[in-house]
Amino acid sequence: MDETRELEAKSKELRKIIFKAIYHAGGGHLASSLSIADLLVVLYFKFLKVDPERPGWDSRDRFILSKGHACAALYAILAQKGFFKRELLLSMCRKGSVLGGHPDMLKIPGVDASTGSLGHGFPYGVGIAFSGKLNERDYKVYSILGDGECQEGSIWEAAIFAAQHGLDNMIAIVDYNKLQAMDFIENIGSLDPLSEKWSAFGWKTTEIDGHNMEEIETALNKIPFKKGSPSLIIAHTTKGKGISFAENAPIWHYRMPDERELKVALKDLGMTEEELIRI
Ligand SMILES: Cc1ncc(C[n+]2csc(CCOP(=O)(O)OP(=O)(O)O)c2C)c(N)n1
Repeated sequence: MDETRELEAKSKELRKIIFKAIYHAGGGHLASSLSIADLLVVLYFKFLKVDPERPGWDSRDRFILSKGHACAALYAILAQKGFFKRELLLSMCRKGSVLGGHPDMLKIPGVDASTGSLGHGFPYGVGIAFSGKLNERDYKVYSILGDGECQEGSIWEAAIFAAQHGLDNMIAIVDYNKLQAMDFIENIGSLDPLSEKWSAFGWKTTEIDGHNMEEIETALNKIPFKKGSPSLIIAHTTKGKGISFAENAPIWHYRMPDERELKVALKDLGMTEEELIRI
């Protein structure tokens, strides 16, 4: 199998794991998580300098899921990478579990920031990148932001700061699925032209198909896009990617499949009912 096919196979598996975790939790942001699955696979299996045996390793690259509500995807990739046992995913959102509805950096190995309040993870990441520069460290900080999240003012304050301080160790990826919680972005607070906005704030930008492994990899290989500047990738994605009825549908921001939908979802994901109850 060539490398791209291998990554695609990992994505297919990751989508199954995400679905299982949310199914067993009885709730979660399924569509938001499926949107970033391909980005996470390329990041974690090709780029992030991390060590599951040493989650707190000081020289690791940092990854911050600024759109923290999509944590099922983060938990799933951390389990897939070996930061903790897959069985733990079955406890997501259950009483006493470390895996809550939003990620907790104090409890979960591999989580670099407690996020969920939109507009906070990315600025926190910029702070870590700044610290890296001040202390002459060579780690990078990667952060995935939601497009709806980009309506938060704190995102733009941090964007100004990162450019001002030449943080070329900071990489932001906007999951541009064109949807936010209740509706399409363009009906609430349009971001276009998004690339020009970030460029005007001093970032070097590129746009890719966020479900195309080769495009994701090519973009990440060029980081930093310019020495002395922070880099931004606008990843055009589909919210709910992989489950036909959940794709690009506002109602699927926070919803669980009913019995009929469950059958379709399993078929779309290529999973049997027996597989669903095992992890
Ligand atoms: C500060 C803040 N306000 C509101 C929310 C509730 N909320 C959770 S997800 C979400 C929509 C986010 O949209 P987007 O960033 O586009 O994420 P996606 O559509 O990809 O899930 C909102 C408003 C929140 N988590 N934090």
